[in-house]
Amino acid sequence: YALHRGVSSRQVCYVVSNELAKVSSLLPSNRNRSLLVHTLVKAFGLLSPPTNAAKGDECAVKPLRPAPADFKELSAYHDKDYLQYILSRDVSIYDGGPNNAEYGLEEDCPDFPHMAEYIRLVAGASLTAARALRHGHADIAICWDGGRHHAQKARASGFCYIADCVLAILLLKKPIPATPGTPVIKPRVMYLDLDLHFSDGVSQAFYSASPARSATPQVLTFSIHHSAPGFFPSSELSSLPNTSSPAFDPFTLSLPLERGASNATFARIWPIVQRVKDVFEPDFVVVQCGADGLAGDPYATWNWALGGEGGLGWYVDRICGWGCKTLLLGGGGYNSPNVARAWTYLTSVALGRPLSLEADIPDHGTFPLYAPSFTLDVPPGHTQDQNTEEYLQHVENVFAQVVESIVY
Ligand code: TV7
Ligand code: ZN
Repeated sequence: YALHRGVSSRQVCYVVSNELAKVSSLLPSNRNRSLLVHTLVKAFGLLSPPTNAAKGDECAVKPLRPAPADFKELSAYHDKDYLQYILSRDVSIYDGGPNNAEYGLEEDCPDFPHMAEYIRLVAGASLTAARALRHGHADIAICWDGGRHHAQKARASGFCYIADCVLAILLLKKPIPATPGTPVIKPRVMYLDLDLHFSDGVSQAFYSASPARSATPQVLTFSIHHSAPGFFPSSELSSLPNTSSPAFDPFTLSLPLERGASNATFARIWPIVQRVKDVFEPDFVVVQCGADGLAGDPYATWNWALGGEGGLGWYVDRICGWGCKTLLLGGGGYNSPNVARAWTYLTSVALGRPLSLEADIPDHGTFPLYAPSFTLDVPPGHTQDQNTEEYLQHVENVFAQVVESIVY
């Protein structure tokens, strides 16, 4: 790979600002989580202090301040009336505006103070990260406040108000203009979603089973998620691909797992992920690193660990090892200290200098929240993995057919 740089010389950018952490911490589903994450990343010294940036450059990620997205940037995907509504709600008044329900602003997605600022900044954060990749300023860009994979064109859904993943993918797939000696490049973007929940918003945005669709789509989406009757979100696109169905799109892939999915299951399906990447040959990889599948999450559905073979850390290490320009996004995760542990560890993995999972949480303001272990690890729990060898063999067979359909 021409794009590949040695692990030691990876340029890693990390999107953060006080304003971003502040407004992101107002998100009703994840109050204070953003502050906890950025605070732990800093406590482990992963962000170079601005005073001796040059000295610390090689062993720290480069902080990037997000620019709030403007209306035009948000309109690259969202409907104008939806944007006008959500950006103009005066949220100091909790009145449930007249059109709240129409735009999904109820139940899972209530409007909240500073919602408009939140929307502009979170979208702007993922776009800032994507731009750093596109312009070659970073090999890996990290935006833990992003990953809002349920938001739709004209509707908030599943704790997600703005489709930052879609906006980032649309930016990354823009043609790279020709220069003397090099033709126009139409980059290929692989979106890989590791959240417990299916990435319905992102998958839907790029799905097409139309015979008229381009033979060479630039975007492939791949969601690994929990699936069970009634489990959010319900979508036709969330089931195992059926290559003989007219609705089958080889560039919109889903791998549903059963309860208790553990490192063993994730290690078992890794070759599928690897194979899809190998046949698609992406220039950019966007990873939604939702941490709600980890053991200890209140969803208590999967039993994924942060460390070990097949763990979330192992996945991200391997993905970063592909040598593609990579965007790491956040997502779900409702045990906030564990999410801070996970994303701090993933930040160090992206750098190519993984922290020890046995490391003690440094003494800092939010230290007491890391009781009782006070270490970085998110170990597996005791739930039984219900993904049988029989099921996983079936998944393997299905994907063997699927990859045959990804042809250029
Ligand atoms: C990251 N699960 C987002 C995942 C979105 C999941 C849901 C809740 C929930 C909402 C609450 C609440 C909750 C204890 C949990 C069908 C419903 C059932 C609302 C009460 N407690 C991500 C979204 C999911 C809201 N939604 O992928 C207010 O759990 O199952 C549903 C939908 C209708 C609405 N009701 C729940 O991880 C981007 N919601 C307490 C108060
Ligand atoms: Zn989730």
